[in-house]
Amino acid sequence: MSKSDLIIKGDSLPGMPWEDRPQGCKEVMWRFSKNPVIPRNIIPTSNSVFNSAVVPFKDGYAGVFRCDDTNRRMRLHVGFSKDAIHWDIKETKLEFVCDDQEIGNFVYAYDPRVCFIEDRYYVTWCNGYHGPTIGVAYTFDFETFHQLENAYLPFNRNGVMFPRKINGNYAMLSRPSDNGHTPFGDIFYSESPDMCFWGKHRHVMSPAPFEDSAWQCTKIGAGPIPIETSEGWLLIYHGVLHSCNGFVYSFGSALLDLDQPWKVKFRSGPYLLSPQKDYECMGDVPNVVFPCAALHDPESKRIAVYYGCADTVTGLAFGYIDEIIEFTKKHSII
Ligand code: BMA
Repeated sequence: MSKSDLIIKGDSLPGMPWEDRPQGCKEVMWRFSKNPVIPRNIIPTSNSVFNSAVVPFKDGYAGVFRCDDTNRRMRLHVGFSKDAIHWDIKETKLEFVCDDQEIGNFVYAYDPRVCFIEDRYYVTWCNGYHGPTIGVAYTFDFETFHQLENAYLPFNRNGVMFPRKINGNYAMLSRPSDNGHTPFGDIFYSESPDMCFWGKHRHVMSPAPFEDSAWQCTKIGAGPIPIETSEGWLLIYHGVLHSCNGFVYSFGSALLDLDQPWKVKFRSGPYLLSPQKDYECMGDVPNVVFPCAALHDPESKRIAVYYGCADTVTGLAFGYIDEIIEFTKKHSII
């Protein structure tokens, strides 16, 4: 493939956040010079704001943010922004509307993803229901959020939808887990005809062998909404290494088959980003970079990834989609 043959799907977004690659930088992705883009105390009651999801909305951006409060309870908050850098986050937590109190009974909520499909924004998050599972809701306006059935049985985390139906069904990646700080984890794929019943479960990928790619040898989980390209679905995912000091979270990239996304075509051996800056290595949980959202512009091939840093603040990293695809293919461990 020559670079110019690459097709990237999505609406154009020329005004998305961007900074050119710093001089002398040889890395595929680089950090925003003003990181962290969202401080931990952006609202009076927040202990930390991280692992959050942003999308283009009207003439600006909207987001669902993980704001752990000063009781250290995990909560979601809605925010709006003109430039996707300066955020106005509501001080009151997001309240879901749900007809069924069994499902609507709020316990905790964290690690949201937001995906626009057809006419609405779907939110998936780690929802407390006898342990973590994947909560699902939709909104048209980021004011009212209609909560649907949980997608899976507990325990599950990292529910990430595809931005269009596949094989006529809604499609989601997820990561079955346990009720604690799961020391294992593979990514699976599921389909649903109606956003209520999820099935056709397929295995996508396991942690990598330690000898091949140690940053992702303990567990892995999908990050932002996959981006459709002519080379396959570009998936940015986190991977975990269990060191003598605990878990270390980095992120890398894979290309999934367009029609059968459980088939992995390429998977990066080296990471795209690992915890190296002070704000990624110091905080409530040291040594964590955890991506949950990305903005991209198909014409310029630019991507901006939002990632949680040390479970405390939110960072932004930039790259070019064609370069990330080339990197994924060139350094693939498959
Ligand atoms: C995972 C989730 C994430 C968190 C990560 C590191 O299990 O809880 O929200 O960023 O651990 O603590």
